[in-house]
Amino acid sequence: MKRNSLASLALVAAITLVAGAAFATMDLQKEFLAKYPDSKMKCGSCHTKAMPKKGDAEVNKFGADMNKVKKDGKYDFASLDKMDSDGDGVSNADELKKGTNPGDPASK
Ligand SMILES: [Ca+2]
Repeated sequence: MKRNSLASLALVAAITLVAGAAFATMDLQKEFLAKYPDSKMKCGSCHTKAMPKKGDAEVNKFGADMNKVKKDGKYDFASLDKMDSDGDGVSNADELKKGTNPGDPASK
């Protein structure tokens, strides 16, 4: 019985940790959608995989630029807006307003 309780506690702790990470990411996605309602922000906008798993969250150039402008847990969106992360000649702000992917040069 005691062993089952410990296993249950470990399972709850693991679920809480995973859910916490997912909610943090979703909060950032919501922040983006509030600032750019026409953007089509999703996991694949910043990550190389559409559904990245924890520990395998490789980012594209836009995701890398987001990490560069992050200071004290906050993102400097003004700096991010001016960048052209994927190098396609269209600024991140213009891509986010148009709903194209700022991390994919084939999307502009
Ligand atoms: Ca671009």
